[in-house]
Amino acid sequence: MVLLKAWAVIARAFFIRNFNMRLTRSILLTALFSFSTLVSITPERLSNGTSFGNVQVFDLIEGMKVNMIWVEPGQFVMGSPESEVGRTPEREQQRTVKIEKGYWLAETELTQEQWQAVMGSNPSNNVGENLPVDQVSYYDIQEFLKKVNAGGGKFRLPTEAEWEYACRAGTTGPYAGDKDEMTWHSGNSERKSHPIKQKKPNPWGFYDMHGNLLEWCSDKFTETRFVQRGGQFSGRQRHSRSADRQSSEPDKRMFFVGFRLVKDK
Ligand SMILES: [Ca+2]
Repeated sequence: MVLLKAWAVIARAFFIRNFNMRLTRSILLTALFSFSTLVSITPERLSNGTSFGNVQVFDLIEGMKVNMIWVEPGQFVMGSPESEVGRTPEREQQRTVKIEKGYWLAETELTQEQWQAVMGSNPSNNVGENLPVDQVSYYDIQEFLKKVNAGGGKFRLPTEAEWEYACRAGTTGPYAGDKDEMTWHSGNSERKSHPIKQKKPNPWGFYDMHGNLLEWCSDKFTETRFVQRGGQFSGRQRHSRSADRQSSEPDKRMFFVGFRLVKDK
């Protein structure tokens, strides 16, 4: 009996020791995993290259997807410094802007395939596979948004501040990287829009923020005009700078204007 009790004490001690070891190992592994996850999403990593690694696929409508990247809230300087070459001073005064809420922003300009799937037609001037949809007015986009949000979706156009914050992706210069590697403009586009994802993305993973199609934003530029950002394939390169601002009346359909979607959480 005494022997049995002794064995029970030894076995119990052994179990507790092993349990504690397992627990310690489990805590260590969890901590290690959390740390490596933390490391993989540090801003330094994001600003170094294209490995944003946060593309998520959403249903635009049944059978049609859209790739989006999460943009964290933050603060940035909107506009350009007086020293920036090519700027339009009266339109680009600098100010600090706070982005209060994070948002999903489409990885690319909206494609003709996506527009066709929702609206049943393709208004584009330059028609082709993987090309962004052009010749859509601000009003046309409101109709598109009504359709994709009919089932409770939360898609919309970006505000101008959201657009520039994502375009800059933490950069403060005229472009968010090498301007020729990132931009379709009149000097290299052969005066036509190009399929999405042909040029390099910006540090947060967004394609064609500089150039290709000019992109509608939700803000008014004046009482009768809405903001358009990022320059376009038939325009001069300086108009594809992060801070450049263009505008148009909301009923205008132009062969060099498209848009990209935002989705709220
Ligand atoms: Ca663009």
